[in-house]
Amino acid sequence: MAQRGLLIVVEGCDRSGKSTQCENLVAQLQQSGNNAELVKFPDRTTQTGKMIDSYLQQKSDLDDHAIHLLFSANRWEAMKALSEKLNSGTTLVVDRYAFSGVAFSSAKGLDLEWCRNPDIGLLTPDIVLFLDLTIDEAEKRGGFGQERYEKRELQIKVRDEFAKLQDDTWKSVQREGSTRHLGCH
Ligand code: FDM
Ligand code: MG
Repeated sequence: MAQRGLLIVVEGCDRSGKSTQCENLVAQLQQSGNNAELVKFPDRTTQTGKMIDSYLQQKSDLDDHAIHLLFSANRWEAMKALSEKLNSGTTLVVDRYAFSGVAFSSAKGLDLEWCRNPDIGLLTPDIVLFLDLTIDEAEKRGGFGQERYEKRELQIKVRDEFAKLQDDTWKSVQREGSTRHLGCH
């Protein structure tokens, strides 16, 4: 039987460079002879993903709890396929996972423990790479986009919520300008 692949999760605020680093990592893994694939959450192509996409683009409105559960469902529906890939030896590099789910919803004011519950039982990552960047620095990278959560005040809160979720499977990668300074977010 093939050796199980690794589940590598990459997290961070918007503009922290997750997508680029995920692509680089997949390319590096492949070049060194590993089977590796990129996975992204939310997966906007599925039924739940389309509802999430419409919500993020502010084309539809949903209760905060309901959208939280949709993000979780969007992960659950992918678990069987992902698990099969891991078992057949493919390493998965995942751009956002349940930690984004908890960080964003709790930043909006939902109870952190309530937010964790729907994701209990998902595949556990082998490592979580947290790309840390101050929100000031993130904004300098061409500003945030037009989607619902791409706003400075919310991003500051999200970064603080992410900090609460770190455990020993996390490796925090300090991006340029990410050291915390007084009076600076
Ligand atoms: N997001 C992402 C959540 O609020 N909950 C989740 O569970 C996930 C996976 O969706 F603002 C938010 C984070 C971000 C938005 O993500 C879309 P991308 O990576 O920017 O497409
Ligand atoms: Mg985004």
